[in-house]
Amino acid sequence: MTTKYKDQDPQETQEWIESIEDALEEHGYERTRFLLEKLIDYAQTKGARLPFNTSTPYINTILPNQESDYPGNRDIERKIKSIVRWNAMAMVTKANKNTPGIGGHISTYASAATIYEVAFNHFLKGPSHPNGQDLVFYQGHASPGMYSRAFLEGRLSEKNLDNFRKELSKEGGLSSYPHPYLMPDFWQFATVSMGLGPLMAIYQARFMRYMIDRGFMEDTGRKVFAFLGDGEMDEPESKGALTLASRENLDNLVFVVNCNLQRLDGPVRGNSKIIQELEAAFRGAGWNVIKNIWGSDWDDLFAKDTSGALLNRVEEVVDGDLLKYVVEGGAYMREHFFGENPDLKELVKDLSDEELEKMKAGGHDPVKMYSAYKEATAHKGSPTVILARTIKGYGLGEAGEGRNITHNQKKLSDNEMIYFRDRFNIPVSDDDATKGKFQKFDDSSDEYQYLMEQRKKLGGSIPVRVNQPKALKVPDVSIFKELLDGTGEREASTTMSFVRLLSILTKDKSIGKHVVPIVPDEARTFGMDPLFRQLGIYAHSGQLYDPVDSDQFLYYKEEKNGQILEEGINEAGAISSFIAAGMSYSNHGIHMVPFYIYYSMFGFQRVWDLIWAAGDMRVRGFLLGGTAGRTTLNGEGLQHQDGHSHLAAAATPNVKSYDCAYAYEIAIIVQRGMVEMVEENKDVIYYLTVENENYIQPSKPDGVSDGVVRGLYKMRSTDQPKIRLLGSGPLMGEVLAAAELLKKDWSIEPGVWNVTSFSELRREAEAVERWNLTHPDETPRVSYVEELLSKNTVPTVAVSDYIKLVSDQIRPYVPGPYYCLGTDGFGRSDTREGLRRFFEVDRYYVVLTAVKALVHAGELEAGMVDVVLEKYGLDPEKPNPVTV
Ligand SMILES: Cc1ncc(C[n+]2csc(CCOP(=O)(O)OP(=O)(O)O)c2C)c(N)n1
Ligand SMILES: [Mg+2]
Repeated sequence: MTTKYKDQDPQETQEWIESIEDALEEHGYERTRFLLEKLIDYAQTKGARLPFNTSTPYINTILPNQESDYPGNRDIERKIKSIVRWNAMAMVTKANKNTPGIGGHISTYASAATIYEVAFNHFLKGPSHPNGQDLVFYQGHASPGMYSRAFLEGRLSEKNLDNFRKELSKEGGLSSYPHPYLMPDFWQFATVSMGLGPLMAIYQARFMRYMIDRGFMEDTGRKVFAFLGDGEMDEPESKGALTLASRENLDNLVFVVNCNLQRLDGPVRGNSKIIQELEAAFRGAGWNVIKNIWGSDWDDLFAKDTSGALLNRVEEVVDGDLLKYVVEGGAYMREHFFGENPDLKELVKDLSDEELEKMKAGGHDPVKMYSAYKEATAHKGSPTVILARTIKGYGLGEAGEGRNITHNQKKLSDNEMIYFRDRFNIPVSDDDATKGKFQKFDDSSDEYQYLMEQRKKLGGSIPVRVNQPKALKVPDVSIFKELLDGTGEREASTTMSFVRLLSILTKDKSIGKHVVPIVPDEARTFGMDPLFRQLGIYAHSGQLYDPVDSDQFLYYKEEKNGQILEEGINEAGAISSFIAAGMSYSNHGIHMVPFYIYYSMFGFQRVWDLIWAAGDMRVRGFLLGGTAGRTTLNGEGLQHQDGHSHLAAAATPNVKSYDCAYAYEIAIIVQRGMVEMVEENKDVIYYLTVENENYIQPSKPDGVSDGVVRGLYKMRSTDQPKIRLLGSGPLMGEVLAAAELLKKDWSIEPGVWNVTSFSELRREAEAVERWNLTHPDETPRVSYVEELLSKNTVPTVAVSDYIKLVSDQIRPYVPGPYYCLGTDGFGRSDTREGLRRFFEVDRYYVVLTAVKALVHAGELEAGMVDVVLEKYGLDPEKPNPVTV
């Protein structure tokens, strides 16, 4: 940025500049930088208040004389790149001609082709590289380019390309965007929910460090690359963790932002400059920033710009204008960009309009991109971002190059196909061009040989997802004996029980070290602070201070090989750590078992999109919604009391969710989950809610383990029950008390059941129902819930500390009338007792509902409901908790 102050003594200014020139010539950049910083420091100590300058001039960070030599064959690489471009465009065009509206993107990859090709040919390490593979986040909308390249490598067939966005095709379709769930051998990371990629990439890089610091792997220089959009950087998640990356000195992390200055609707920053804004944000956050704005054609102009007119002009021009020059062409650019200043006009007088138009942006210049990557990958001490300027829809011409409509351009007309063919010299006839015929190099061609050789040197083709974790043994459930035996006379909460489980598990010889406890500044809330000392809190730099509680046994212990990830007040970051740990079996070939415990209200509700992405990425691990239950967490009020996370969990296909009533349930479920994840290699996430209500934890009854895992088991039976009660989680206590009242006050003895998971029951029952639908001639199968409850078709009353829809999930499969009680409405602070009355889930409402159900069933007289209301002092006119 040039200074806004007026030059009062140009001669003196010139003398200073000459001194700097001398320093540069004689001592180089390092020394010059040192001198300048020294001068600034000195001036500041003498009271000069210098504004913090966040951005540097609007030129390339790497000057021509600092560039690296290009090691590749530019001619061959260009030919390969052109064919990758063609196939990517043709794939989307054909898909939309054959199936109008199927969608896809042409312009994103068109702008990013050089960025990717240079990286593929020279930097990104594949799985068989001796140093191990890099982790690469591809920009979601650039997926056609990745498929196109894989096609040239022979990894995908023409049929596959024909079936882009037709995943149900028997011939093998290709997913719209990077979805490991749908293409588990290909994609590693789900990136298309914008903003999650950059956030998750930071935590992947951090987790790599964690694995190295804890001795699981060597530091071999593996890196995390994230290819991102400039529009995407507007997502708060994109920038939210930048300071963590620099604080942790993550020089294993490289962001590459494709700055085509456009997003979906139009310019990212028409009135200013997105590259400068991003530079400021990243520099301010402590990143190494490499701007690559201008291609080599501009080098000459900058070299000739002795008056500084070009420097001034690039400073003042805004992105909206830069886009206009792309669309309007050379003559317009001469008049409007160079035309206003005689020095500038002079500068370009020998260039034709066509030559002006062809002057490249930095991101389209392989030499510039190579140098940027070279510096980025060699940089030490901080993460690097490459800000590469490109043109969206590059090469599309009138079909969308730089146009505001470009993002949604899904197909080219015949003429536009021919223009594109000519623009990139694709060796294809007019007829084949208009048909979008895919192009491939012969196996014997130089291009094919080169393409394969470059990848071979770098460790094989990518994108690729590897799934070969080293085997690991899960302990028998008996290691949790303490939880299975119950607490005797002592009261404890399920949250405390879980912490005990974690403490026991982390001591296990086989799996203990693989456990990754994660907390977002909430360990003390859950009583996990004793683990600080036992396991240590991970800190790459160790503990550089004497903690205030160092004289205590359970002090706040940070250490380089600490096991706990204490993420601070940062649920989005903590779940990103969960994701990184839960993908370790694939990314690092080592099973890690994350246990992420957080306030349940700040889980699904706040970061469900990340959990959804975790499901897509086949993450394995345990989510613990702590102090859950709308009435069980009583004092915290409306924004803390969770009564609905189980519904979100139920809607996430590979999440199994459980509401635990007793310690032994936690032990059984966690052990079963670990077996599924680690021994059976299943891609599942377990979600357990645990609560802070203290009560006696009973010992495990015989024969319940299977029921606990499947979602339902019997607590109490009677010979001929007239009514059945289903309790769940912390409200099991109310249900048991209601059973007592029914017996004592009304001589009704109910059957009592415990539901650990309504959603697991529902899923199994749905699967059975679905099978029966298409197998009418075979003996119908019976779902687990029907099998258990069908002995009596008496009315059933279910109650949980969640909204009624949670228990309602099994309605179609419960024999007989089914009544659900739940905590619909906003939470609020009060006593547990008060809240349970307010939400109508306490023992008295259970009794009331049971009596009402029996009246309906003709088992009791109609007047009984009034009698119950009166006996327990229940107000018939009590307002509805949903609307109060
Ligand atoms: C969270 C989220 N919001 C919105 C979208 C829809 N969307 C897809 S691409 C896009 C524009 C992308 O612009 P940019 O990041 O600059 O990428 P480019 O295609 O320009 O490289 C939008 C808004 C999305 N995918 N994710
Ligand atoms: Mg963009």
